[in-house]
Amino acid sequence: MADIVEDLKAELEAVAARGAELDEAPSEQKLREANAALQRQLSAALKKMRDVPKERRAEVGKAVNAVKVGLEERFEGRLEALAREAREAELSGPMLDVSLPGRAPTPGRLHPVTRVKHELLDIFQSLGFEVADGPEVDTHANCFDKLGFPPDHPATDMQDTFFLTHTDEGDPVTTLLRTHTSTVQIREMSRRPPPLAVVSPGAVFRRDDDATHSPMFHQLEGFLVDEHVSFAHLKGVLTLFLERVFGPDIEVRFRPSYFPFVEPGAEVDVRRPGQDWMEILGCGMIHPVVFEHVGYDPEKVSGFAFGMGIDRMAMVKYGVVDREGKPSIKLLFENDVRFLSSF
Ligand code: FA5
Repeated sequence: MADIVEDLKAELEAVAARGAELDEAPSEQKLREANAALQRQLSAALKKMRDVPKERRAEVGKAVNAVKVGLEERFEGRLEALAREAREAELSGPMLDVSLPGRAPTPGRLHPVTRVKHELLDIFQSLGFEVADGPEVDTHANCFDKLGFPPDHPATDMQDTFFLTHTDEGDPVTTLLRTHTSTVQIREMSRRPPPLAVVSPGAVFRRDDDATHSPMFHQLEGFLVDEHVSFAHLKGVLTLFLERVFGPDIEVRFRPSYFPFVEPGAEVDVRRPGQDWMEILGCGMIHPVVFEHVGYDPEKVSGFAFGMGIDRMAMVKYGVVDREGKPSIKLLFENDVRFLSSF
């Protein structure tokens, strides 16, 4: 029995002696590693406690405790010393590390849709068009009725949006988030007589949502009213404009189409070499009913109008496609800086 106690005491002494390793640990990590090894050795020794006769347990327990406390003190002492040494080294070193590279601020830039919008406006201004503004919330009358949409016409279903009703001096007025910028045709023509050539960019809203349709998107409306304006003028202006935006490689096709506020009407698609056709605008000769609604004489004046998707133009211009190479309008509105800073 005496042997077990003596063995255990010898083991405890060996652990205590190895405690000197703690004093020499060169870093906090090494200190913790050395401490863990000692703790393991100590617990292995403690397992033998069960073989110690009862009457000697107190004596051995005391010895164990002394070793434990000794190790703890050494560990804490070395930890503090290491922290002090690190702090002293920091304080006695250079005040400022001028060798660190600077952090350059990331400069902001214009959104690709805004850049394309500015480019489109520049081209139209160079052709003599002036720029007008229009509100995003407009009346049902300006968005549909005065443009010749019959009440509840199915065409309004394709342009479903948010409707708001309020009263103007007691009369109910239906207002809505405009579904297209053609509202500006009514506003500008009602304000002044022809001749006029106007473009107007802005946000529009629809119940649309897929790879090439966004519920909020941007259009650029344009219209020119004078005497003897013909479809040839419309085609000439738009073709010249599209070649300026996309370069001479762009293919342009006019397709007959229907809009209540033009007659005849067309849609225009463009295609870049190697890509699919993309519809970018609707256009046509302004319908006589629109002239009547704004107080112009349809016998005396004629004009053309067009409305183009600015976001679609940006998609074609910059080749905006998803990982599978398919056009994706959503990328323009997700605000992912990695995507936006690639322009
Ligand atoms: C119109 O909005 C007519 N106001 C255009 C017009 C003006 C015709 C003047 C005649 C005279 P449309 O719904 O086709 O037409 O939209 C015009 C263009 O906006 C489309 O060619 C397309 O480029 C773009 N567009 C339409 N819906 C979306 C959408 N949900 N997301 C992104 N772009 C769209």
